[in-house]
Amino acid sequence: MSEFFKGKPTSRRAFLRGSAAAAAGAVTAGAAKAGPDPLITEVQPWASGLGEGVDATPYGLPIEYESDVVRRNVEWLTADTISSINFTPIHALDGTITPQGCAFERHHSGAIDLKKEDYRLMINGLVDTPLVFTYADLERFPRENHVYFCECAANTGMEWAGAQLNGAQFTHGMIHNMEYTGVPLRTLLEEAGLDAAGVLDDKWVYVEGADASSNGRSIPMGKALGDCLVAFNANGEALRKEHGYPVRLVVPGWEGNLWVKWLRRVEVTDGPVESREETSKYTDTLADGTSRKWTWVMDAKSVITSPSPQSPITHGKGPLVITGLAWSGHGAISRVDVSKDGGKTWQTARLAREGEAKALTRFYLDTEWDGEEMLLQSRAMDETGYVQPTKAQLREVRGENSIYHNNCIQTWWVRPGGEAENVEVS
Ligand SMILES: Nc1nc2c(c(=O)[nH]1)N[C@H]1C(S)=C(S)[C@@H](COP(=O)(O)O)O[C@H]1N2
Ligand SMILES: [Mo]
Repeated sequence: MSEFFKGKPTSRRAFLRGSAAAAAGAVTAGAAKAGPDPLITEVQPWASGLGEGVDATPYGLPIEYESDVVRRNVEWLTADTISSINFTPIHALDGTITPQGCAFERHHSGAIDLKKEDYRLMINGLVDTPLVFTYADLERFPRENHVYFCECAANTGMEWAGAQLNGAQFTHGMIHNMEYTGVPLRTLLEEAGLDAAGVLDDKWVYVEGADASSNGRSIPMGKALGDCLVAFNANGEALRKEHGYPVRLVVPGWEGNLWVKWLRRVEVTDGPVESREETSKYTDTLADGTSRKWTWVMDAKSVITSPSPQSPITHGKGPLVITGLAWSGHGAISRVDVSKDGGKTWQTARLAREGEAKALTRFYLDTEWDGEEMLLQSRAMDETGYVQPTKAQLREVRGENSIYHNNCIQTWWVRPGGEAENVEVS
C-alpha cells in the first residue's frame, strides 16, 4: 500500500475528502522523506526480461502470492473429512461472486466422480409420465442465468453459546455466491406431466443426489415450481466436482442442505418424506427442548469481512475501508448499517450495487480510523423490512440449544494495533 501511495498519490488523493486528504498527505510526505524509491527510479527485472508464454497455464490458478486465499476446515468440528465442511475465505475476497475453487464444500459422504455420460435424472411419483433425462437432454431445454447465495444452515452455528472461532472465514464462511446456468425445475416437472388441474398446493417433491448419502429432502410444490433451478454451470463454467458436477439443484434463498448435488431423482409426493436431513438434522431445538422444523428460508444476515481477525488493519490511523457482505433469503438487501462502538451508534454503509434478491450484496464504509479500539458490527435490512437481530434478541426467541439458523449480528474487537478478535458484547 505504501508503494502505491508513493507512486500514484494523485488518484488516491483525488478520491479523499477533507481531513482524509490531510491524513493521506501526511503519509505521502513521510514516505517521501525516506528518499527515492528504487521501485520507481530503477528498471526492475520484470520490465527488462520476458514473461511467461500463453501456453504456460492452459487453465489458470491464482498467482503463488495469493496461496493463503484458500478453503480451510476446523479440524475438531467433524470426525473425518468425508462427512465434513470447509469454509470460504470470505475475509480475503471482494465483490460478491465466489470463485468455485475457494467456495465452501459440504459433503455427507464425500465428493463423487460422476461423468456427464453416466448422468441420469429421474422424475417419478405423481406425474403423468415418469421420465429419465440424460445430461444431453437437459441441455435442450430453455436455460436461465441467476446469481444466488448458498448458505449452509449451520453457518455461524458454533457461535450460539459465545464467541468461538477467530475469523470471518470460520464464523461466516459456509456461504458462496455464484452465477448459475440451468433449466427451471418447473420446466422438467411440466415435461413429466404434472397434473396442473390437480391440487398442486398439497404436493411436494422429494429430491435426492447420486452420492451414497443421497441427502434426500422434501420441498413443497410452490417452491419447486417457483425459482428452483436444475443447474449445470456456475460462474460460466461447468460445476466443479465438489459442487455437484454435472448437475445440482439450486433452491434460492433456502438453506444449503436443500441444494442437492449430483441430483439424480425428483419424486412428486403428496406429503413430505420426513428424511434424516429434515428431522434429526437441520431442525432448530428451542429453549423448551422441542424442535422447530421446516426453517427453509435463510433470514437476513451480514458480516464485516475486513477488518476482521484474519484481515487486520496494517496501516496507521487515517483512511480506512470497512467492508463486508449482506444477504437475505427473503429478497434483496435494502440497507446495511455499521457500528464502531458495539451497536451504540450506527452509520449507513454504501452498497457497491443495488441489492439483488437472494444474492450477496457487498457493502463499504469509507471512513477515518482514529487509531483507537473499535467494536465493529454490521446490521443488514432486507426489502421486507426485516432487521438482522442481535445475539441477545435471537437467544430470547430461540434459547441456546440451537445450532442452525444463527443470523445474529457479529462483533469484531479491533485493537489499537489493528488486530481484530471475535468477541460478544452484551
Ligand atoms: N448429494 C448431496 N447434496 C448435498 C450435500 C451432500 O452431502 N450430498 N450437502 C448439502 C449441504 S448440507 C450443503 S450446505 C450444500 C453445500 O453445497 P457446496 O458443497 O456446493 O458448498 O450442499 C447440499 N447438498
Ligand atoms: Mo449444510
